[in-house]
Parts: sequence; structure tokens; C-alpha cells
Amino acid sequence: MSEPKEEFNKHNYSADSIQALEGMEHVRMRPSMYIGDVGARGLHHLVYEVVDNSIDEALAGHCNNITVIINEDNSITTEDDGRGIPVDLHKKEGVSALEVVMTKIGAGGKFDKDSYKVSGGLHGVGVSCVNALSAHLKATVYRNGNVYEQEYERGKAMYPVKQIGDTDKRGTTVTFRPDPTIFTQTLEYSYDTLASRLRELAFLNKGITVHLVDKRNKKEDGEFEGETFHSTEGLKEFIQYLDATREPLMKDVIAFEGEKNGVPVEVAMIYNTSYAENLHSYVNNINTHEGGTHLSGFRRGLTHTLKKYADESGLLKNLKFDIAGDDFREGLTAIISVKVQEPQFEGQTKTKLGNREVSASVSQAVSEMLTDYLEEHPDDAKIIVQKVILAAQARHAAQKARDMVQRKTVMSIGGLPGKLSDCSEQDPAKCEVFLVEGDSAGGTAKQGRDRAFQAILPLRGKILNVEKAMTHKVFENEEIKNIFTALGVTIGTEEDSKALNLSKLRYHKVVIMCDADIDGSHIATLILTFFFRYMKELIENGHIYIATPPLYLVKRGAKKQYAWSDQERDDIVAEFGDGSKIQRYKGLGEMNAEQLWDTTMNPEFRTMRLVQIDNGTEADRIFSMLMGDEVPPRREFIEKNAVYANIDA
Ligand code: 0RA
Repeated sequence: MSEPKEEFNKHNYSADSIQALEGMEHVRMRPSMYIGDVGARGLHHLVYEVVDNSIDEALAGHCNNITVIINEDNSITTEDDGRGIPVDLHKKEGVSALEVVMTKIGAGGKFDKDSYKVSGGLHGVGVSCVNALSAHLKATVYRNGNVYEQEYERGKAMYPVKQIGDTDKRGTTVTFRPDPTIFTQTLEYSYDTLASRLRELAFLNKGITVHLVDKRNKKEDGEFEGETFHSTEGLKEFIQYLDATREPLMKDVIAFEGEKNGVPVEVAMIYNTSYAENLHSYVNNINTHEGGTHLSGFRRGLTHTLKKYADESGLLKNLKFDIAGDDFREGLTAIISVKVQEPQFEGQTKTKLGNREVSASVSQAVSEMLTDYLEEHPDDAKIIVQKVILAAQARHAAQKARDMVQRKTVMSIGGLPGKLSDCSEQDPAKCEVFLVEGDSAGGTAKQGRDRAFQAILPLRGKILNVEKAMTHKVFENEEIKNIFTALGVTIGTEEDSKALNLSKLRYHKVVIMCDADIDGSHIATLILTFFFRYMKELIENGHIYIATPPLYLVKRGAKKQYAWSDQERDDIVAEFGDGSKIQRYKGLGEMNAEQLWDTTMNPEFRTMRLVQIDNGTEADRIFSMLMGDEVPPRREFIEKNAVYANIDA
């Protein structure tokens, strides 16, 4: 947003406020420019935007507790015990500072230029933006022993700030109801989505206590559903949380916290027995999915320090093959969190840090902490180096297997997998491929599809659990080779960039179609795990979907209707009346081709769920938990989340 042109209307209060109004109007006209989108993601972003202001207060040392309440009507209340938004007269605007903060785009920082203000949502747009996108918002400020209040409708103040009582509290409370004319897709807040973000914030900002209360749901004891997040050890505990279901290779989490060249840097890491690399990086509490200078600084510091240690200790003597950067990160879980005053975000989703100076800061921090750790823990050091050597060995094997996949893909003219029933359309944007569990369901899908634009790739029963398999095993797996070849996707070969090449992607919709039962959802999860670990870009670019076959067919005489839930089934039975016959579909195989087309494949009537990553760090943890060795946490998760659980129980 551009600044109001002050030289032309310096003392012209009304002209200035028109500018402000225009800013707010612009937010309502182009909400996606400010909050990313107006779907579920944007809806949740509103909460993060307000909470970020409270986090700023906490980082400045003025706030300890933050509470987020999901109210019964899906409005949100956030409370903090910070200094409270200032309420004194804002000279230039001629109204209360509170009103300026709430109704002027980009006003937030103007009060606070010199303060240590580094938090800020993905777009850092401020609480006025939340106000603009709310049908109603109420701000209550506890400050100077007084309680102040102002309410707004669609960003416009309903009355001047009023003093409504006295208090010995301090802080700010904001209640907002997102505007249904803006958020047309959904107005419902997801407890889990908010919980994972608030948990993440508690780990990233140790010492702060964050409460989440869901007034829509009561527990058995009569209390509202809710959780409290608090971390005394920050990233160290974050690593322990993320790696809870992995087997550690060492005693302690290695951690660093301090300032390097004026950049506050926090790093924590641990090696585990898995083969996956799990690096999560944050700038000003924002997850930088695309990495950037802080992440490359981490990689450089890690490689350099470990290489040096291994060379000096003589552990690499007689090694017959080279060691690459990747090898140092197999089985590594790490979090890098930096605070940057003026971050430059680049990349497709503006989540890649561009600030050059940060690279050296992180690299130095890593060298320092790791050198100390290796010196103090020679046993662990040896284990790490051995792990690196094994990784290098496996990489050589994997490279061969990957080359095979690659070569096959490159020569893919006529080289498509035999099992693939391709479509006739050539334009990938119009094409869909269904990954179908089992050959028999594959056969039905093949008959039922519209062959013009729908392709079918049947997959054998259970696909490989990539979470437990070494990389070369993954690339040697028949089903996985088929997926690569059918999709036309290749893997980058550059060091430090295993980015996928999506330019030859043959279908823009990749649909996972499995039975609507426990086994089916397990297979869907295995396939998703594969996409998450090996083709994440497909998910990030919105290419992966899950088909939703119906659970029931209700018939009475000539009338028939499908149901996707027990509730829907009961409603239909009530409508059809006595004599309704219910057929439950145990799997795709029980449907004939026409039924499968009508309910699940026909774009006119089907509902497919687009797979999105809400929170990359949490998604990583969940996949490792679901697909890992430990049974109890998996069972607990499935019992809590599985929609199908009650069917087969
Ligand atoms: C402007 C200036 C100051 C604090 C805030 C805004 C502020 C905003 C929010 C939003 C939610 N909670 C908040 N807490 C504080 C600085 C206050 C001062 O200098 O006293």
C-alpha cells in the first residue's frame, strides 16, 4: 500500500480519513492480496494476524498470556495481557490511536518504529485488515486503569472510543466475526488448524503461554474443549515433539541460541534412525517453506563442520566414494528460526528468505554449536559420522535406481506403464489420472471413466511405506516407478536441489481413489505419504485430490439416492419413508461402472477433496507418526480423526 500523500493535505483531516477509508475498501475489494485467499486458509489467517500483534507485545517483553477463543458462533476472541493498544488522541488523525490502529491500513508500525517488532503474519498486514474483513469487531483495551471500547462494522467505527469502566488489568481483547460476504467458502474454524499454529508459536517463542478454548465443544467434565501451549525450552522441545515417534541416534538435542552479526538465531537439531531429512525454517515466526538464505547458511555450516570433524578424526580414511551435502542430512530433524528486521521474501509463495547477510549468521551459529557438541560428545560424533557414511553408500545405490526411473521417463514415448489406461486428450490442464486401489476396482474405473480426459492407473494392494524405506528402495519400487512414469515427473539432479520438474506433468488432477473403509484410508495415507515426501510440489501446487465414494445407496421402489455419511443416510430414509432399502458399499469393487461414474468420477456430481498442507511442520510430524513404528500414538490419532472408524469397528 502506498502512503497517503501528506504534503498535499497535511492538515486536512477529512481528506486523510478518506485515504484511510480507501485502504480499508481496497482490502475488502481485493482480500486475497492481503490474506492470501478467502477460503479456509484466509479465514484462519485472520486469527494469526491478531495473535501476531500479541506476540509482538510478548517479544517486546510486555505480555505473557495470550488466549484464543473460538466462540459458539464461529467468531473469535483473542485476549492478551500486553500494554493495550494506545487510546490517546492521534494528533494527525484527530481520533483515538485505537481507532487509527483498527481502521487505517498499515498504521500499526507507525507508533512503534524503533521498537523490536519482528513478528507479523505471512503478509504482515495488521489488525486493521482483520477489521476490514469482519462483519463485526469489538476492541476492548485495558490501560491506565480504565477500560475502553470501540466497535466496528465491516471496518467502520460505529461510535468514537468510549470509556466503559475501570480495571486493574492491562491488555487488549478483540472479538471479530468474519464477513460472510467475503468468506463465502467456509466460516467454520478448525480447532486442529488453530491448535497446530498456536503450538508452533509457543515453541518458537518460549516463555509465552497460549491458551486455546473451543466454546463450540464441551468435554465430559463440562469444561470447554481446549489446550494450553507453553514451552520453557523452545526449539529443543519443538524437536522432541516433532521426533517423538522417531528413534533418536543421540542423547541430547543439539541447540544454539544467540545473536550473530545482529541477527537473532535459534537452531536445534537431532539425528534419528530414519532416512528422511526434516528441515523446518522460520523467519519472524513464519514458516519459510521455500527456504532461503538462513536455510542455506544452516546447510553450509553443518556440512563444513561435520566434514572437518570427520576428516580430522580420520574416520573417512580409505573411503572409496565421495560424500555429498545430502549425506549429512539423512535422518536429520532440524529447526532454524531467525528474526530479521526487514525481511525480503521471494519465491512463488513469498516464503523464501532473500536477505544475504543472514546466511553467514546462521552458518556461524551452526558451526559454533556443532563444534562444541562434537567435542563434548565423542560417542555421538562417531555415530553421526557413521550414519553419514552409510547415507553416502545408500545414495550411490539410489542414484542408480533413480537414473533408471529418469531414463525411462525421458524415453517415455510409448514407454508408459502397461497398467496405465491413458486418456485421449493431450492438454495436461484438462487431464485427470485416478490412482486406484486394486486391479478389480481399477477395471471398474476403466469402464466407468470418460476416456477423453480421465486416465486410470491401478495400484497393487498396499504401496510401499516410504517413511520406513531407504531412498533407493523407493526408486526401485514398481508401483512408484509407475507413478513417476505415468505422471511424467522427473527429479532434479542438482546438489541441494531435488526439486521436481513439473513441466512435463501429464495430468493436472491426480486423484487418489480408495475404498471408504479403514484399509482404504490406510492405502490413501500411504500414497499421500509418498507424495508428501517425494512429490511435495504436486501438493503445494494443488494437483492432488482424494475421491470420495459414497458409503450408502438408499432405494425405495424406483427412487434411489446415495449417502456420504450416516446422517445423510438417515435423512434420505426419513424422506423415502418405510420400506427403504439400504445398501452399504464396503468398497469401490461393489459399485458397477455406472455407479462409480455417477457418484465419484463425474465432474458434474462428484466431490473431491483437494489435499492442502496447512502447517508443513505439523504435517511432517503426523506422517512420521502415522507411518512410523510406534503404534499407540498412531492408534490415538486414528481414533480421534478417522471418519470411517465406526463403520468397521
Ligand atoms: C500499537 C502500539 C503499541 C501496542 C499495540 C499497538 C498493540 C496492538 C495489539 C493488538 C493486539 N494486542 C495488542 N497489543 C498492543 C505500543 C503500546 C505502547 O507504547 O504503550
